[in-house]
Amino acid sequence: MTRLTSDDIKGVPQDEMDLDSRLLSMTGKTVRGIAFEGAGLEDTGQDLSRFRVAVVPITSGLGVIGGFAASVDAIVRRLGFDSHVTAGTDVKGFAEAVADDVDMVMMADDDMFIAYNTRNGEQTDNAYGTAIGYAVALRNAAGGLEGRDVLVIGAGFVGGNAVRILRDMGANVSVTDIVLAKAEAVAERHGVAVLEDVNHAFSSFDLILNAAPASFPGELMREGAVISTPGVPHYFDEEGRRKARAIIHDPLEIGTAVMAVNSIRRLL
Ligand code: 2YC
Repeated sequence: MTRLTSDDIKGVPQDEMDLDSRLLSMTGKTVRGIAFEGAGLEDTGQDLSRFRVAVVPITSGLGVIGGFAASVDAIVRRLGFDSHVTAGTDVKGFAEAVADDVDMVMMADDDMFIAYNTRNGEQTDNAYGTAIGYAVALRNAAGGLEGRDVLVIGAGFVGGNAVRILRDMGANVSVTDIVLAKAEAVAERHGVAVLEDVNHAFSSFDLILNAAPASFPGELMREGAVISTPGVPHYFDEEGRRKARAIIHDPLEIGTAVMAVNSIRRLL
């Protein structure tokens, strides 16, 4: 799984990329709108401030990422949740959250990032949240995906979830990965096509969900392509940015927002 750097997320707490206005222009939805749609809910302006969230910094493995807990906290506050970062880290922080009787705990180590609902024990992980958030964003930007050819690049945790989700949305999904065996395994599991040549695949589709830490030269991009691309690091050259109808990206927010809303959907 790709590990964020503090540089990747330095603009998140203050929303420096102004994600909502960019998403509105490309998809017609805000982060909150995509998160509710990803959670299978109608956004009727529900007040989320009655839900208390604790974000617990985790020091295991490669340790905390500067700004990660503050970014997650800011993201869920922007959705309307009553959120805070615990004073303690790890088990101490988790124990603090439980003693504080919060509704949801959000925490990430080097392998998983989860939202845990303390009321019903449900958990939503970031791979799922990111996959469905970026699939929903692609569907809105494309004006529907029924019967449409969609390419998923990357057969990892996010890509594998995205293949299943896009197939269930009625898309005609193909999957590719630089490790062919990974793409074949995902294609086999979800009954979709596998494409061996990643670059050729990229140049053959108008609708792409890029779940790989990969960038592609603009010369390979189809004119008017819609690229829904959670992958980090993120880069498209000037030609790619000009040819694309939309390039949907953020380093953390959409996946985190879906996790939080999905985690409390049964309490709404
Ligand atoms: O600051 C902390 O609590 C760290 N333990 C957080 C480590 C997150 C590692 N995962 C990632 O960087 C990415 C995120 C988008 C979530 C999943 N992978």
